Amino acid sequence: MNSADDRRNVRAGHRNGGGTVTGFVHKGHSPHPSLDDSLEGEIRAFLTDEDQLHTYDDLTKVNPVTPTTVLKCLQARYRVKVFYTHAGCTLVALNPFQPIPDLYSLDVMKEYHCASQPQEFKPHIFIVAEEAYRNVQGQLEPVNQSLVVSGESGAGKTWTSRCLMKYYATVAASSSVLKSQDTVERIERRVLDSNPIMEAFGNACTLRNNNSSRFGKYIQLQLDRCQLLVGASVQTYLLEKTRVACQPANERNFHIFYQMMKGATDEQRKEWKMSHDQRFVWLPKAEKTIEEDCFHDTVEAMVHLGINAEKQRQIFKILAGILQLGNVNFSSSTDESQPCNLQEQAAELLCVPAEELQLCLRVRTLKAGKQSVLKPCSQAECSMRRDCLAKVIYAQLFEWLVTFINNSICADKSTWCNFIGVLDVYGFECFQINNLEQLCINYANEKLQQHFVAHYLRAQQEEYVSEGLQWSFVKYQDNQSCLDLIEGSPVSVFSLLNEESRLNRASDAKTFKVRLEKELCDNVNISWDKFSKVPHFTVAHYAGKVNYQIQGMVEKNKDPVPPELISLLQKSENALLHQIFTDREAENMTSKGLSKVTVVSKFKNSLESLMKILHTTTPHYTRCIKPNPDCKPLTFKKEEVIMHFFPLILIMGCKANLLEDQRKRILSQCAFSIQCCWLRYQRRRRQARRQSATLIQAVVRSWLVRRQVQRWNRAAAVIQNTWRKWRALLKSLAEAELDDAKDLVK
Ligand code: AD9
Ligand code: MG
Repeated sequence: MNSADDRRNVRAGHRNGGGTVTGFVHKGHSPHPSLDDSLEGEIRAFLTDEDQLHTYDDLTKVNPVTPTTVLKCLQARYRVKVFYTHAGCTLVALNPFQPIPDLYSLDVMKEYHCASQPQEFKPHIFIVAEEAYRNVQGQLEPVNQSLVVSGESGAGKTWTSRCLMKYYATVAASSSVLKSQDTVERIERRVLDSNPIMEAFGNACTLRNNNSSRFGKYIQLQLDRCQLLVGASVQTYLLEKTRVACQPANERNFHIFYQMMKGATDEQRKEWKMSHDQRFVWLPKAEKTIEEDCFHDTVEAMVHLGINAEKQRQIFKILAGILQLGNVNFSSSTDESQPCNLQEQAAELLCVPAEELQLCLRVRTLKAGKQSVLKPCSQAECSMRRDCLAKVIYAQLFEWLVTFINNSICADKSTWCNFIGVLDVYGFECFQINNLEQLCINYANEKLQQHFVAHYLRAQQEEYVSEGLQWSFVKYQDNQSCLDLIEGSPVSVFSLLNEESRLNRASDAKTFKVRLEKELCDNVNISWDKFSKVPHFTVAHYAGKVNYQIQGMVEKNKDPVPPELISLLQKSENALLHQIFTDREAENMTSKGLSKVTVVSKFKNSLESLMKILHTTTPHYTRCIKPNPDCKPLTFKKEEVIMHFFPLILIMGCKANLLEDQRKRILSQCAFSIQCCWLRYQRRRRQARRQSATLIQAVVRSWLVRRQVQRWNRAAAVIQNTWRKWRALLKSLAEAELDDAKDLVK
């Protein structure tokens, strides 16, 4: 291997030892790798052809695959408004941040659906959708499919998921149903209507995205034997319920509250105790005012899904009660026996006794054996109990809605035989202050990344096999060590967090920190800044390092709900509130069930079942990219793209390395073959020479033999002649003798 090759392999982080590519090392923390000198020439050659850059439909065909070349190519395509590009078996979707006319129209859907080879069309999300749809049929038996949409916040995951759902609701709709005007009954309509409801209750305006999903979602679209959409089921993950009571600076609460504020009729306002100019502490105003005008759409979707007027009334009253609860303040001087006006209003909306609400918020019940002791709460504790009440109500209401939606759209098991799953989960998060939510979100992303890498490399290798290319397995250093750090056993961040949560110590943050430092000190993926004022630990994720604040993490993991609050809600005269807190699951939320279900255990379990489903399906990956941080239409900022695209480029680089290795292999094989041919030629020549010599010898020999034979023949003839002569002589002699004898006798 020459020095240029050596340098190239060092850059890519792999060694080529004895022809086997090993140890592709991913150092995820330098998002701006410098280009290798040896590649510059090649890249320059590639980049000079600027006019043609946008024509590359597949980024792995860009040669060589480097951050610079890939970025240039994406930018060129974005400039000419081409937003989809293949990257091997993955589709890259750039967010245009403005509606693109006719990109997702019915005609375009039909075009991709009816094409005999949709892959030959321009890259589009419909290619992925159609491929999955065709795969479902399977050649031997049906194969379930999963469409995994990933990307950072605001990249377009939810938009893409909606496009996919619309596609299936169109192409998999039975024709008879399509002709029908009955929109209420149509299952396709109901499946699509689940989106506005879940987005109203689970999305919020954040700094990164005006319509940011604050929960993860996996929707399974159920298909019957004829491949028609007959139902769907939704699984949700980790709703960010803290947002109800605490919104980060310049961010907002869930959309539904703003929709109610803007869309309510006068009658509803009266019922919800919500005047036009009412101020709610938990509804911070932000400059952006999107998603507020959709109240009627949300209500309409609720009607389609079968949520009747009475249930809607109950839902909105609960939400109004939460808002009123947010306005309740506590001061140390307040007389406990006098419920304030705001508290009364909240109690009225939640249909619970005002005095009991007052007591629950201000007084803690301590159990000492069989006896109960009442202890007044401090001002901070009161606020915590109020926030806790709001969070638990909202989270349970969301769960109830998801269950209702599932009951409304899920088909009977006997009617469907396979499914296409669409996964839309929150992307990797790294804020200035990160806590348990970010740890869970980033853990989910690590899991998906591992699945993605394994799938990507497997797909490439299958491609090589199908093309008859020889290759060596790439041993990609995956993120298993990071996953072990977070969730592994016997000791990991999650296991220590759970132990601390169960022990329920007063100084849990301190002991948690000490245990992390002591028990995980050997792990290379975790580090600490010993001099930092705020105790935290740093995890080296595949997409970069993230600092997690230790303070409050154990408490968040316990997610305790005082049993008094649950008892209070169970007494509610709001039938829905009463129902959602008398279910068996509600038992788990109280302190009694604490030791069993912590936040991370619950999240880990739900993620594990998701991964199990993903492993049994054929995955299709779509990586959404946010081309600028300000969500500006048609603006491409290279720094932004590279940051979020880098992990993918690394994998693609891995493929490129594979190809490079492949090329070298072929070249060396060619060289070897030429050498072999030369040797064979020489051997043949020698053989030929030898053969010809033998031949000549043989010819000569045969000539000699012939000559000999001729000689022999001649000799034989002579002998024969001689013999004949001799016989004739003998005969004559004998005759002469006979005559002589006769004469004598005579
Ligand atoms: V988050 O992780 O939930 O915060 P997402 O889901 O990745 O995020 P989302 O789909 O909500 O992002 O997209 C953000 C915004 O980009 C949307 O509200 C649209 O205004 C815009 N968008 C995304 N994709 C497209 C598209 N293909 N065409 C036009 C788009 N606009
Ligand atoms: Mg989203």
